[in-house]
Amino acid sequence: MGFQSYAGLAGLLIVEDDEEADLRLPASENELLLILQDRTFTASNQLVYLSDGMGGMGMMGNSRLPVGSQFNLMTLKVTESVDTAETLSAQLAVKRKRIPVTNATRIRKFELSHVMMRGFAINGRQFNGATVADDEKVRLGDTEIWEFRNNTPMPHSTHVHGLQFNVIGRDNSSSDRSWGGLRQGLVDTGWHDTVLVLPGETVRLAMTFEHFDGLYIYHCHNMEHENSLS
Ligand SMILES: [Cu+2]
Repeated sequence: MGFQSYAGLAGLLIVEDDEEADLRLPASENELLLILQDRTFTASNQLVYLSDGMGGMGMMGNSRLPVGSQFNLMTLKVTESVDTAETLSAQLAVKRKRIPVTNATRIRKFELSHVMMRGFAINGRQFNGATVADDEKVRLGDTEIWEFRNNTPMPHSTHVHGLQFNVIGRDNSSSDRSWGGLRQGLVDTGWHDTVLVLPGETVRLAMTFEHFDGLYIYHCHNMEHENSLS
């Protein structure tokens, strides 16, 4: 886990498959991948990696780029115009319906908390193999609202396996204003399988349990938190 994070600067793992190929998106030299990270390096250009995941979060007080700061990233110069008959795949234009919720939709609450010396927990529990608590059992076919409240000083990228969800609410009235810059970059519309929950925030997700009858995993996708916060 630590090596994977370190060697890849905790960045993206690039996966190409037939499904992506079918979309006929720009590929190879026409595809620009851009990863923005706030990382600290030593004088000899070595990544400062702290396995508790705090190294890149500006928590150590030595971050070069305070949360919310603005900077020039790059300049793109278009020097040539090219006629092309290529069109975007029609699949990209398909609008999926949003998951319908009502006042009667069940709300399931999850609190992200810190456990002294042992990392983080969801509803006071840490990952324990295939063990499922009674309040984690859902019925196939049901639509539910999952409410994640972040009671820790770190953002958690909260991920639910086996389905995609809609973000239907974000209450940040008790979240520190210093997270405002990051918040401005969040896109809550559309379909997600991961949602960033900022410190002090409560985020509501609508999801339907369909297509799969068995064990679902839900956890924080920050790699260093995965072993405990699942
Ligand atoms: Cu986390």
